[in-house]
Amino acid sequence: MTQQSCLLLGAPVDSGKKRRGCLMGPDAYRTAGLAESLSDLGHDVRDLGNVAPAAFAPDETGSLPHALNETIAWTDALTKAAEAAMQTGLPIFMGGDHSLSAGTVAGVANHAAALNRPLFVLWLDAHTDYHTPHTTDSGNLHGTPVAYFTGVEGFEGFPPIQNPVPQENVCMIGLRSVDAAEREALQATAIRTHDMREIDENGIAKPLAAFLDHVAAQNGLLHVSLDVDFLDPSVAPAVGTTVPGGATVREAHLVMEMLHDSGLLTSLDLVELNPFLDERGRTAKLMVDLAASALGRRVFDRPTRSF
Ligand code: B3U
Ligand code: MN
Ligand code: MN
Repeated sequence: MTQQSCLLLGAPVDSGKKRRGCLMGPDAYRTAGLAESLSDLGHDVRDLGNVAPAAFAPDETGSLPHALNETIAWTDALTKAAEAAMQTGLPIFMGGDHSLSAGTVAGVANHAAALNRPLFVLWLDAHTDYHTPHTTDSGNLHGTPVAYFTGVEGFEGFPPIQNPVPQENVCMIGLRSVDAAEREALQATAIRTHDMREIDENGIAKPLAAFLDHVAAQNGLLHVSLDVDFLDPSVAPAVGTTVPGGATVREAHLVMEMLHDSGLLTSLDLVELNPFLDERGRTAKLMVDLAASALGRRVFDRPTRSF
């Protein structure tokens, strides 16, 4: 197995929604043994500690969108941290709520552009997170990062996106909670969307294999953003927005194993873990196990095969 230089970056972002607790995510991953699990696989692992937001003017309580200034400050800091980390290894961003991906993907996209290679994003989530600060009903900015990094207008005050990810380079799997404004906006895009019905009918391997083949054919970089609520809440309760009918443990591991076999993964977000809602660390441990599968943990070696 190819040894990777894995960089762990804590992103204790808690501003993307009102319910608090995701700021404890990075330490939960540390406690659950993320670094050890990856070094046991033979990787070189460095924990770079936590990123801190840029300075920001305090947000007024009750203002909408919720905690806008703070989220902008995180986007700024994480864009820079992600771009820098990409130069030295495979960054794993330990969130933090999903608003952090506005910054991580923007930073990774800057790195890809410098290499003159296309960036692809695999979005594993119950939600599409395709609102803008103007269309969100909840005012929760964790519902907006995909619109930000694909260059949709409406993010005044945010760092201008330098290298928007082309719509056709984004693939979403696990969808089962999409707001009307998002559905309408998404239907006009080339974003690949795979809902749970499709997965029930055809299995999870098919759409993923098709996307991975496409990434490989384009010699792309691949950023994966794994939201805890991609998983079914019965196996991953530690998330503020549970949606029944999510991916099983087996489906999620298969996704991660296929990612590893593809050799394409270049950066990873672990987001929305709220340790305050966990049951004896089981969600944190499952997320660590999934990260390990993405980085090569397997039961048996098997010859590579196509799906
Ligand atoms: N689309 C809804 C719900 C939501 C999005 N992301 C999460 N929840 N985690 C919203 O609030 O924008
Ligand atoms: Mn999300
Ligand atoms: Mn979600």
